[in-house]
Amino acid sequence: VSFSQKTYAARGQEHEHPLAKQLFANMERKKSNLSVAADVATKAELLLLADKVGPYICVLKTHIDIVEDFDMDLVAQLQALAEKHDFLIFEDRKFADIGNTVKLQYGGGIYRIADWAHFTNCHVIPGEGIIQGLAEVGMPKGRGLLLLAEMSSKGMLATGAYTDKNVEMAVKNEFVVGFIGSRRFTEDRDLITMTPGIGLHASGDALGQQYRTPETIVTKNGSDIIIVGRGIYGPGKDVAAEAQRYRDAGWAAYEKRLAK
Ligand code: S5P
Repeated sequence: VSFSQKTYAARGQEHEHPLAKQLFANMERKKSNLSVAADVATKAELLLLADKVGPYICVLKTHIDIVEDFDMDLVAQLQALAEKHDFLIFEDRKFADIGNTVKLQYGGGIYRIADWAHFTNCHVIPGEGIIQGLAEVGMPKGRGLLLLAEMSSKGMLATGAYTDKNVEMAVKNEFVVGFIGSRRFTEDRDLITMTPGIGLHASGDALGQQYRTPETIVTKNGSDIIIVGRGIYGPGKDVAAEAQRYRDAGWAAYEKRLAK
C-alpha cells in the first residue's frame, strides 16, 4: 500500500526520522496539512501573522532574509509562538552552493538558520556534496532537509532527469526528509512532499507563479503538505479566517485521498 494511502498518524509511528515523526504527530493533532509561507518584510508583521495563523498550521515557512529589521529576538519570539501554537519552522533558504560554503551559510552568518529552523531546503544543482555539507551541520541538531525536486513557477527547469536525480539522492541520504514538488515521488522511503503554488481562487501572479488546488495536489497527486502565502494574507483578507479555510480544504483533500 502506497504511503499516500496511509494516515499521517500511521506514517509518524513507522517513520525512522524523529523530525518526520514529530511533524506527522503534529499534523494529526491539529488536523492540519497547511504550511503558511510568511513572506512579509518586518518583524512585527511576521510575528503578528504567525500568531494569527498559528492555530491552523503544522509548519510556518519563513524567508528570514526578507525581514528588514531582523534580529535574534525575532527568532526567540518565533520560537515562543511555535511553542504556544504547536507548529514547526521551515526556513525556505534554497541553498545552492558547494558543500563547504552551504555549511557556513546554514550554521553561521547573521541568521544561524540551523539553530532554529526544523526544516530547510536546497537545490541539488552542485551535486550531492550540498546535502553532505548541510547534513554535517543539521544532523547533530536533529534537523531535516527538503530537496527542490520541482518548482511551481512557469517555465521551471526542474523536470525529467533532474527531478529523478533529486529522488535518487533523497532516498539514500538520511538527512533528507522530503521534497518541494507537486506530487508523491517515490515509495522507496516515506519522503514528505510539501507543495507551494496553492490557491483556491487565483490562477497565478504577474511573475510566473502558478496556483493549483488542494484537491489536485493532495487528493490526486499524493502530496502531503500545502504551502500557502498570499492566498491567506493578501490585501483585504481576514488572515485567521483564510488560514482556517485553507486548513479545512487541505484536510478534506487528505481525507478524500484516504477514502479513495
Ligand atoms: O517552487 C516553489 C518553491 C517554493 S518554496 N514555488 C514557491 O512559490 N515557493 C515558495 O512558496 C515561495 O518562495 C513563496 O514563499 C511561497 C509561495 O507564496 P504564494 O504567495 O505564491 O502562495
